[in-house]
Amino acid sequence: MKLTNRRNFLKLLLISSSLLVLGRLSISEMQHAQNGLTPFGSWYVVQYSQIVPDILLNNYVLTVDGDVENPVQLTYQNLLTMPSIEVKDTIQCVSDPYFLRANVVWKGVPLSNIIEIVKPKPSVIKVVGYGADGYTADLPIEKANDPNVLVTYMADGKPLPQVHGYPVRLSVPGWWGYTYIKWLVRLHFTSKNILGYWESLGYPDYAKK
Ligand SMILES: Nc1nc2c(c(=O)[nH]1)N[C@H]1C(S)=C(S)[C@@H](COP(=O)(O)O)O[C@H]1N2
Ligand SMILES: [Mo]
Repeated sequence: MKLTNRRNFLKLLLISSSLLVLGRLSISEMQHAQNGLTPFGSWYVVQYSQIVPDILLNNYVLTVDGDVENPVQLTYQNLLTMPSIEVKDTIQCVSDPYFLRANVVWKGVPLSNIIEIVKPKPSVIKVVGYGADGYTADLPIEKANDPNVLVTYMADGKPLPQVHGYPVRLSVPGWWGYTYIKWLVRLHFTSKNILGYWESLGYPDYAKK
């Protein structure tokens, strides 16, 4: 195929697939889309393996450990009782051609509040997060202290859909999607320069968009 033909073909493909998506929206989803938010639960899914962890709320524990004075284990109930904020954000995959992004209002506990509780040692430079699927991503401690970085348990006013990390994920406004660890079960503070999954494969460790 000639390049121009290929472009037109791709354009047609994009137009027809967006019409398909629009055709599927209900009225409330259309209103949602008008508010600049992605229809609830229908935003893109990216994950490095086939595993979609099935976590029961009663079994959920977030382990916060490593080079800290006060390691803690937080249940889902613990998280719900902690001060929370809402942050409007666009989650975007680093390999987004145009559709791997979504506008979402996250609700959760600022990671900076949890940092105040666990008291990392002065030597700490990184927080490494683990998903229940074995995924990892790291944040430099400066970004972890950004007040908009949330240990998130709601998206657009509802519990997170399972494919998007139920019951708890990280959201890291301003940084690439690979830092938004889904099914978050552990936050490990370290004085070593540990890299997460995509970071160790060469994606920026300082993942600012
Ligand atoms: N546990 C876990 N979290 C993960 C991933 C993963 O494979 N496992 N993929 C990351 C990547 S690359 C992106 S772009 C976002 C996508 O989030 P979404 O599927 O909710 O849109 O999740 C991130 N968090
Ligand atoms: Mo991604």
